[in-house]
Amino acid sequence: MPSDESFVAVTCTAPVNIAVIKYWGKRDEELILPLNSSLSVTLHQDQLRTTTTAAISRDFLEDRIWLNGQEEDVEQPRLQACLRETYTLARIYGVEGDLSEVARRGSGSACRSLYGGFVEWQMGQRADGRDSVAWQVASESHWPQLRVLILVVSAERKPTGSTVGMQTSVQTSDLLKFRAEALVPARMAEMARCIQERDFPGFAKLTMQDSNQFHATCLDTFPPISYLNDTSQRIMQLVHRFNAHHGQTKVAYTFDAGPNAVIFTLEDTMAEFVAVVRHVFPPEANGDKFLKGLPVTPVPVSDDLKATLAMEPVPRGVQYIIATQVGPGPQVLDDPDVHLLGQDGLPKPRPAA
Ligand code: 2P0
Repeated sequence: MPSDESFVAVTCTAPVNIAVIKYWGKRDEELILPLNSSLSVTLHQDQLRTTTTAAISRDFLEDRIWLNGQEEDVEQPRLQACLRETYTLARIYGVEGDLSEVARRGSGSACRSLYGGFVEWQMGQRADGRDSVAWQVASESHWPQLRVLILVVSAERKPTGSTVGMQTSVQTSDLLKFRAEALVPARMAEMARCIQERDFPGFAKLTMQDSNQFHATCLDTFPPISYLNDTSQRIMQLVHRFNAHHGQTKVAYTFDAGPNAVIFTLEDTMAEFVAVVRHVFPPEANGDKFLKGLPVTPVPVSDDLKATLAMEPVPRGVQYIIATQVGPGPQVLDDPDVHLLGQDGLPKPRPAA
């Protein structure tokens, strides 16, 4: 058995982020430098989070890594790039330094998960990428009324991965080039203004427009990429009809590289929109598992609203909903019981789900 003194472990949780101005396309594949800046909302870790343990010991013979309990190749280039960056930062700054640069080398959009609230990944100008970093536009307490609903349409793995998909878009889509150069800079400024001023209709409209433009660049890619399915299209229709019924933009959708919808709304509208989703996509008989996360009081859908929606129910079109809100950045967990690795450096047995 290794001695206690030689074993050091740290466990952190990190949040999921959802882009409202999308990143799609790199100008440097190796350094993971984007064609345009992007902006995201950090989701609360009470509902969704990743947990990572790193452990070192004099008794360990080699570097090893496990992802979701499965051992992965520690030599993969992106992982090695992160480890090199971390090593350099640790040598230069100790524990300080801009970690978003390290996260970016693992996966571009991951650098936006280094902060809570509303986060910009500025594209930067330098060839070495030192200015391609994330920073916080507004904290997690800035807009307390904002709510997020994740409508899980399909849990299947996406047919075209983001890394390959965006490479093909960069090579073939004129629209992507035009978007990145001519449109995104003004959109970034407008989105930051909407957030600063808590202008929900402005935030919501631009979020939907940017999601639609991202998916348009996917269709402009050759061969085309389509991430949305029939249920995604119906959700978009539902949101527009819901907003039309209220005569104002009360709900917004955004879609990433897959068919699941992320909905933004305000606290006072969440219950009605959840009821509408239940109406259009009736869940299975055990509908109590349909809504996870934040509690939402059930409310009826008015006949008037049902008439405006004019949508035939599609049973089980949405598998379930996760209700959440804006949240903080990564957290270090102090309790040694939460470490995912034991003193032998191997994953601890995972509790049954
Ligand atoms: C985003 N997505 O801004 C966009 C919108 C998907 C659609 O960032 O190659 O996994 O690791 O840098 O970060 C997904 O791309 O790709 C992504 P890599 P990543 O959230």
